[in-house]
Amino acid sequence: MNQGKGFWESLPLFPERASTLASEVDTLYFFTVAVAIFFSLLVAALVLYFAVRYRRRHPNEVGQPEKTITWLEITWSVIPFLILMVMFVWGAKVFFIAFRPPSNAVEYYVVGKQWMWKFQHPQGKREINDLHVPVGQPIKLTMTSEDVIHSFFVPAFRIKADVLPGRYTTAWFEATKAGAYHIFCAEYCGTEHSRMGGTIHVMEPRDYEAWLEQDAPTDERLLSGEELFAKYVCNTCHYPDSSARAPILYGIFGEQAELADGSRVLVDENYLRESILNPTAKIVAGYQALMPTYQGQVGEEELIQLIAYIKGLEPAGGGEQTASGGSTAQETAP
Ligand code: HEC
Ligand SMILES: [Cu+2]
Repeated sequence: MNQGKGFWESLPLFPERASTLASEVDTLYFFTVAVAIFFSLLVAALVLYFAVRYRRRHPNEVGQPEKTITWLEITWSVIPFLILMVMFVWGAKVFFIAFRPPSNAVEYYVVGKQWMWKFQHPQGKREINDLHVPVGQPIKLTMTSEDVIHSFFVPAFRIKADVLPGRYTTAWFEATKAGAYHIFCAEYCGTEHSRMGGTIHVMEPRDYEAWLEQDAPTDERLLSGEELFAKYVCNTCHYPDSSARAPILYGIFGEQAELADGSRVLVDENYLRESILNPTAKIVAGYQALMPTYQGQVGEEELIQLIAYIKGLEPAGGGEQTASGGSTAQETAP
């Protein structure tokens, strides 16, 4: 059973290691534990040794006054300091790896709700409590909650991130071997919290392609971002025309938006979300606060679709602006 596995993997104490992050996290963890064990044993041994060595030998024996030995004081301050700095720098390095998705990561969406996980693939396919992904591909999860705080935890990948209502958080992983890995909700979220779980099915890329092809009878079809853009009449204001009453949304993602109060803000998922749900919070410079709020009308999954659609709108004049640019999109953008 332990064939081909390293010593640590054969220990039943640890979950399987199935992502690129797992060994980074484990090595740091083992180092920290090893340091703690070493010093705990050292202190315990010295306590026993000194207790015997300096015990009171005669009933009338009197203790010595304390002496300060400077070099000893410095030594036992500097050594722990250096060891802790190693842990700090190493920990910061692993933290950066864990929280910065690589630029070639493919984006999947996750919506947590009492008590299930809903997933959406970049190709639009949706699943509940099961997520199929290819092996060897960095995958970025953009996550939100429909109700209370949940936490997305996959022990085999060593990833855990809170999933919050009202905003987006992210996590990423690159699976290193095919298999099925358990998802937990790691934040108490109500009666069925302990059963809020699921499985990530890691597949060979060609199996994943085949899986995507088969049109599994998933749940009710969700309108695409482009269709929602028309359904909620966003396109009546946001279309590339000199007479348009609203800012053009092409190519804004990842750029700085200039606001009426003179400040600038990065256009990311949370900004787009706020623009749709609470448009008066940040008014774009040169425009009136005309946009209605969509709070209560657009669900979390529809929001994700709209945001993904806006992210995909290439800057105008950037060469290929085709039918994918939206129903009212023309080449006439200024
Ligand atoms: C009645 C016209 C109108 C409708 C309908 C409308 N918007 Fe807007 N939208 C505006 C105006 C005006 C602004 C600029 C003022 C502001 O920031 O609120 C704006 C701003 C935005 C911004 C910020 C743009 C930037 O450059 O920073 C986004 C994103 C946005 N709208 C998305 C949408 C989406 C998605 C819909 C449909 C669900 C929609 N809008 C429907 C008028 C509209
Ligand atoms: Cu939960």
